[in-house]
Amino acid sequence: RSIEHDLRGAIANNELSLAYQPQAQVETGEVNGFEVLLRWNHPARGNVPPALFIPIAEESGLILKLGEWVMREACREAATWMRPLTIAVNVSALQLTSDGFVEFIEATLGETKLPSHRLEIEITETALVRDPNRALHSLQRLKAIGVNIAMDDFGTGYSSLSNLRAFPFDKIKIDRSFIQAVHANPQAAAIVRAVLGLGRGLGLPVIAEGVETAEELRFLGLEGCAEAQGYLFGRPAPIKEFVPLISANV
Ligand code: G
Ligand code: G
Ligand code: MN
Ligand code: NA
Repeated sequence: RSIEHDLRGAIANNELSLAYQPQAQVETGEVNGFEVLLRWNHPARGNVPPALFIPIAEESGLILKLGEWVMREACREAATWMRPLTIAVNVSALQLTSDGFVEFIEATLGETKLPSHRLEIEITETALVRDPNRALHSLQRLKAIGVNIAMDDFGTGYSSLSNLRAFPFDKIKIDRSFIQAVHANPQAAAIVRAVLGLGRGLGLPVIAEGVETAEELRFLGLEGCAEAQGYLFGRPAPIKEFVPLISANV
């Protein structure tokens, strides 16, 4: 049986779940939100990595159904939290440019009663090149209803700088490949500094991905990076592992 065939039945068979990864303030370590990452527990293969099944879902169009499932589950979950933390959901090119995507987001926020400013969507640059006009139109409408828009994996795509100007981003996520090389590689450190300067100049907050060590965090603090995400603060895990963070009075 093919991955695509099995993925088709994964929602109905209850094989999908969401992992949540904390996003924290660099200065204080305080958690202000989570990124949501899809997990697939296949009955025979076990955990299938998203790097394997997401591209298959995108090529087959299944990402539309999977993406709707992720968005609904994430908004429903976040709406139950005592603390008004944000949730960042990855959105593929096909979703962003599909008919009715903005209406779907509006309906989901309405049904779950999640305030729009608590939802952030993460878009990679490859999502923009597919159909830039449609992507821009969707992003402008989402921004108008108060949804935040983050550029994901910044630095790994192409024509990043013109995209920052042409599309209404609210945040830049520096790709983890730069963060993880920051101490071994002066070029990576220079690139991280430059992206932080770019963020300051454009008035866009920057979040560093893949922060694993206290040294990396210290570097980011010294360079003025406000927010970080990575194993240092927590691995992607079921929300039950983060109950103290989502409850009041922590
Ligand atoms: O932990 P990690 O292996 O979860 O994720 C690998 C990649 O899969 C991430 O870089 C992310 O872009 C992608 N991914 C994870 N969950 C989702 C999702 O719900 N939707 C989309 N489009 N991509 C996802
Ligand atoms: O959407 P995006 O490409 O940003 O997905 C985040 C990916 O990065 C997920 O696969 C997640 O499991 C992974 N990740 C998150 N934090 C770390 C980290 O500190 N180190 C490493 N190696 N991977 C991480
Ligand atoms: Mn992401
Ligand atoms: Na991504």
